[in-house]
Amino acid sequence: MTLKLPDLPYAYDALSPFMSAETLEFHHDKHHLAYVENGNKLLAGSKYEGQSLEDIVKNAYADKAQAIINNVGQHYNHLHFWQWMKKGGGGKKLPGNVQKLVDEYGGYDKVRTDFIEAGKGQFGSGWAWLAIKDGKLEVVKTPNGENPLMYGSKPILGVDVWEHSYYIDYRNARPKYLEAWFDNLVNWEHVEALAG
Ligand code: MN3
Repeated sequence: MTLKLPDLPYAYDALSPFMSAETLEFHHDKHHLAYVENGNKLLAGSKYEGQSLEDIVKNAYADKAQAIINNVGQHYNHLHFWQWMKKGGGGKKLPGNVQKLVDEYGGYDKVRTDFIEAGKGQFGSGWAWLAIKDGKLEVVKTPNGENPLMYGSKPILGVDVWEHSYYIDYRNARPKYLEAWFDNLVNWEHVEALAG
């Protein structure tokens, strides 16, 4: 498959003041584009060329194909990251399937705390996730371009904790970014679509 940079599903300034237009311009137009371009160079002529995006991500990890893990993994992560945010997002009113998973995990406050702690605790670049494993919600963190698909779970929500995702708006205050992100930006409908 050929990777393609998607348009953002909202205007660059739609997520302000929680994520600025400047951050989205750099993050989407430059960082994500680089993953797409590098990924396509790596995939061309490789054994992964005819596979689905999810299969490439899983198989590259099994093969320890580090450059593909990095670039195609990050393409998968960012495709969803743009959709995991919306203007007027966040809030405790969750769609049905997500609410059920959250209740079984221990409730909204526990999920919020554990998710934010996972993001704070990821040393260096990476992601924090809500994923489903064996029908149950789990909170995990991953380094660099990795994601839960590579470990046999299904990611339903992920937050980018690379500095490029927050340094313009929050400088070094990753915890503030994580709290603002969870409380004001999460598009729970996209989480539900993946969880359903
Ligand atoms: Mn990023």
